[in-house]
Amino acid sequence: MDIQDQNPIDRSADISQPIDRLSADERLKAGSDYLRGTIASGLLDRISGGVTFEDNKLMKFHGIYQQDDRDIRDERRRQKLEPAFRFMIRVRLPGGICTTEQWLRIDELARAHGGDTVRLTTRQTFQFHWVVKEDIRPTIQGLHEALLDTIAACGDDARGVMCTADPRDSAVHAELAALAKQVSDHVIPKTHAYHEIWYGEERVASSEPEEPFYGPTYLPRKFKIGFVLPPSNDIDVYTQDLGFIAITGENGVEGFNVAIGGGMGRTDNAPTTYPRLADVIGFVPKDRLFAVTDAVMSVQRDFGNRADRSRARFKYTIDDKGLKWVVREIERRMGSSFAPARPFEFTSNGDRFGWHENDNGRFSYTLFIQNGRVSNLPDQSIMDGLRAIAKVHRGVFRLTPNQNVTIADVAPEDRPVIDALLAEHKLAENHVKSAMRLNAIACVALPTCGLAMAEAERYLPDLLTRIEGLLAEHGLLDEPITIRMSGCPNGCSRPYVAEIALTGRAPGKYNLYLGGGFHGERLNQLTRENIGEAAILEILDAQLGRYARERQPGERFGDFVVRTTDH
Ligand code: SRM
Ligand code: SF4
Repeated sequence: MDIQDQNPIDRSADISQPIDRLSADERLKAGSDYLRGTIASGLLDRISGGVTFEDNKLMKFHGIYQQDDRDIRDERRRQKLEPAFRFMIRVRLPGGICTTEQWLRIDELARAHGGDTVRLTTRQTFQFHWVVKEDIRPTIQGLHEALLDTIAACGDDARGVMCTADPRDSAVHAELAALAKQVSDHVIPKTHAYHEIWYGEERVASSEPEEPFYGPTYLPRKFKIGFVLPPSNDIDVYTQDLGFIAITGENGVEGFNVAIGGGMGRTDNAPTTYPRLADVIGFVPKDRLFAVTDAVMSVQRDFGNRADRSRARFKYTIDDKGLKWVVREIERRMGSSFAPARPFEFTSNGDRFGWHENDNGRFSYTLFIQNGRVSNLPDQSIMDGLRAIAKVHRGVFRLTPNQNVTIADVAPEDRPVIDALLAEHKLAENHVKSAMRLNAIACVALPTCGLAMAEAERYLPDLLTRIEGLLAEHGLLDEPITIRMSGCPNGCSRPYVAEIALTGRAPGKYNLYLGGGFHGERLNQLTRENIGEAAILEILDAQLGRYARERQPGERFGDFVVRTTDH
């Protein structure tokens, strides 16, 4: 299944931007000796539970973030103590596919070093929170023994590659997931620094360039790639820097419609920053997958803004240079033109819960995990339950882009034992009151995220309980309306494509956005700024009531809002 490109492109880095015009982050990367910095020696310092400013930045490229417990930040300051530093570790898991052995290892490490919890993310991977400095190495070495790593899970490089999780068309899906893995391996940094720092390997002298593609300054900013298999748009392909929409024929994947320039992040009151949907620029056959990936990424590498980080994402490079210019440059580097995009149709960006039979006669069960938080709750032992399932399950797990998990590739005769464990640990989704809750996403936010301005994961479940009261009144409990909450405008829950979105402004205050497309095809619009719960519920009550009374047959909530709102 390996892609053999007959016409590989020249990938070498051509860093032509003058060093004196580079931002501080660019100079740090350039002087880091390919991401080594002083990370290894800093880990030995026992005076502080944290690391230096520079090492913190470089460790992101290794999938590790320094954070502190924000719930006790003020108290620590009052006591003149340093912040309660902890580390977040993000695993690289292309396509969200995880074997049962890997699940058991993640579970074990979360119990040993991660505060008895692990987080499923919106890009289909695991995050450990609460890891203390001396436990970072044991955690990473424990992952290594299970053939997992954290390389490039963060940083100015190509991040975790996503792939549609729902394997209804099993053969095509398997092919696509394998391609996502190949692309992930192709685009990750090649520096040996990770092996030296975390596995204790010796530095090997070589005359070969250490980063043949990235060069010493990597990319100007993070870069996100995803594969999607219509009709599901679960990965929200229009929010990726580079999205591949699979076009299939009798023999499986024929090629891809290529989408470029998506991104969610914005800063309030800074109109130069904005969410942007990706443009579909044409079709490439499957054997050009690496060529188009290299060409697109190298355009961003060579022309992305390295002086102003707030304008460094690929979406801004496209808007600054012009889409036509960027497409021509990609084609020039690829050595071929795009064919016209082929027809495709998306129907949803959510998950299909419960049991489903795949076309190969095997089954998968998608399990609702509220906001991706795997832990043991008083009324639901999610962590214990999934560990018990991992011990008997003979297929794999698939982390979904909606923070849920699919128990995939189950033989028909294995269903009863999984059903029994789902029931024993109260995991089945039939306890969930509304389709809106099943279609909800919240980012992590407080207490770990250093950028959070308001709660998200810890608040959305309660807010939803109150919204469910409104849904019940209006007869909409079964309506799969998408709702997403982020603790700040960065948009880690991909809020700007949701039918209802809330982004944090201050404790208890949110911007409310309405009217996103049901399958992620349209950005929503800012409806009210900086409002608290009472105002949010009042506006939603009015909108949901009108929707229940006045909608047209089959009309989605987001479409209704757009149709009935004066512009
Ligand atoms: Fe994110 C930064 C969590 C998906 C846009 N994101 C962060 C950090 C690392 C905060 C920081 O920089 O200090 C958050 C860590 C919080 C914590 O305590 O764990 C964080 N992002 C997450 C996760 C865990 C949210 C979740 O609840 O699942 C997701 C991890 C994904 C993964 O597995 O790799 C996550 N982040 C996203 C997405 C969604 C996506 O990629 O599909 C986006 C919007 C898409 C995009 O990139 O445009 C996203 N995160 C951001 C941004 C804004 C980027 C921008 O262009 O402006 C930041 C801030 C930044 O980079 O400066 C950010
Ligand atoms: Fe943190 Fe903001 Fe991302 Fe939420 S959206 S995890 S608050 S950076």
